[in-house]
Amino acid sequence: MKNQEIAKLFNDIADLLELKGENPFRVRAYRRASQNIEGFAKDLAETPEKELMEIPGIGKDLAGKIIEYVKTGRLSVYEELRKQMPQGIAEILSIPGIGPKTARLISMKIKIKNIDDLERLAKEGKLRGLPGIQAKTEENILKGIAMVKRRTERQPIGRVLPIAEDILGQLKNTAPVKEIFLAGSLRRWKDTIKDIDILATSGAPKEVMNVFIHLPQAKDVLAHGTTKSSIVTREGLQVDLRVVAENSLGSALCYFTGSKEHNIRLREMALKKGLKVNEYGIFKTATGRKIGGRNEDDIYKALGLLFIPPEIREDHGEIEAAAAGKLPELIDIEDIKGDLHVHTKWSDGSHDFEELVSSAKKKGYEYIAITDHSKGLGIARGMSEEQVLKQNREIKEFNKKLKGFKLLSGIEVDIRSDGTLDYPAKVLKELDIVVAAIHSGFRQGREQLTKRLISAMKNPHVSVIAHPTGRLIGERDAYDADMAEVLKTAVETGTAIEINAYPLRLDLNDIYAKRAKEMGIPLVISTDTHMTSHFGYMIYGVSVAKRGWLEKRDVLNTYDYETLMKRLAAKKKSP
Ligand code: DGT
Ligand code: CA
Repeated sequence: MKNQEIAKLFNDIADLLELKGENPFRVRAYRRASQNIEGFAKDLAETPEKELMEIPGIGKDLAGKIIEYVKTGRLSVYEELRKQMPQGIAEILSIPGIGPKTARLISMKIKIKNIDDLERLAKEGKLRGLPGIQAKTEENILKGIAMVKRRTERQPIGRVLPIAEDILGQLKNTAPVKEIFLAGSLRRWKDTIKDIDILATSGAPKEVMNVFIHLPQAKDVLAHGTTKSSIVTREGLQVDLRVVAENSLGSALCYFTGSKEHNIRLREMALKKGLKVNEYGIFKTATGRKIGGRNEDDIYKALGLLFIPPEIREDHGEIEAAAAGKLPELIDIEDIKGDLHVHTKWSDGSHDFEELVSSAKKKGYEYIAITDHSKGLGIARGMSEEQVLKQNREIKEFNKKLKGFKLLSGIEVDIRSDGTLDYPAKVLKELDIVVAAIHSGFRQGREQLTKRLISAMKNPHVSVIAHPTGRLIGERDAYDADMAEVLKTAVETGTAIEINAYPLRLDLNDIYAKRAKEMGIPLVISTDTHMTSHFGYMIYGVSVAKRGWLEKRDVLNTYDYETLMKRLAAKKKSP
């Protein structure tokens, strides 16, 4: 699928237009189109023009651009814009934290061919002194460059999984495979992925390898053997495919799923029991006799362990729990009854209530919460107090028409830089759910950032803290808040914490989610939907929850509507 490439190009065009000082509406149109393409579930290359124009934000003009790119692999507007710009500027712009203004400034004052040039100059302290650039800016530029370099090493699972599934589908259709599985970090649903590991069984491994290295996704072939080959995709991802013997499939799957740390523990346990585990099976050390390996569970059974779900194979206590028969019963996507963070046209979303409800019903949900932005967030068309109250009344009216489904009235209220909220209590108390979040001032010091989150939680009307650490995978590190203090206050105040399922966020992450559960903090898993296809991101949030050992009862949006409303009301009532 070329969707991601096109989304990125549109976003780059928006950057370049902004750099030129073009009409902000045109800039916004490209950005919005980019966002909506990213969330578009179907392959753009196979979508007819008429259907392209049904994507929010895509008119005839942009649909034409999509078609141009699909047909020719190029986009003339983009190339024109690049020509008009000073050399190196697009590279500078791709660095997180550098906006168009700084990029223009740098590229006009000094000659840079690429990011390495810029890194060298920043390290030598040669940027400071340019208008608007201080030592601190230089430091941020270096941080951004480090992030770009990391970004090429590991990519967010939300980018990688669709590519992996595409390849898996092609192999199933066109290669003589019997069984085929994803392994590695993808099977464990880690938030970032270095490379894709695939295992298969086949009666004709050579033929499988031949199909694999000739896949349309393969840009380069790194290795071509009779049972193992590696390719690199257009997106720069390495994919390893191994064909294994059927009677070793389970042990190979266990070995190549990892994690390495988990495997090491399994091997140590085996050793103590006079057994040997490897990718070919499980054996008695003394006689060399094979006692299992067809199924993954053979390994765990032989070691006296319950079967451990891939998501928690990280040596974070799962082996001890499995030995004691006390593994958590992990939450499942089927347990989710609704989504508690959804945007509409009232702020920066793409749909009205009707469209959102119809889409949520198709997911089998019983409710969603409408949580548009508050006034402080100008760029997201945040709502005034009057607008929120008006929206609240319309939601109540709308609910009268609904059967077996509820809209919760809510808000994603901005936590301002001084820790106060964007609306007073008299507005917030009218709403079913208040989701509070930080959207600016990410570079404030640790003390101030922590204080902002804590004072938001101490507000009796705040139900949930959304995307609590503010990270954007590959683009922005988590802000520097004291999470131990934040989680402690969540317990004290009975505030829920969000696992934001948007693939670039996944925030809280798995580690903090586990800690929050252990502390008894209620969690919610929300998609932050801006268009209906984003509802599909729920699976990524649930996978973080699984990796954090969460069970159904730990997550508020697994409860039915009445129970949920009681839980939300409980905080307001508590002294
Ligand atoms: P990543 O970095 O996102 O690709 O993460 P993984 O876990 O997919 O790591 P990868 O692709 O290097 O290896 C796949 C699995 O193979 C890994 O999870 C466990 C297994 N494995 C790889 N190298 C070793 C090793 O040196 N020792 C053991 N015990 N297992 C290994
Ligand atoms: Ca891997």
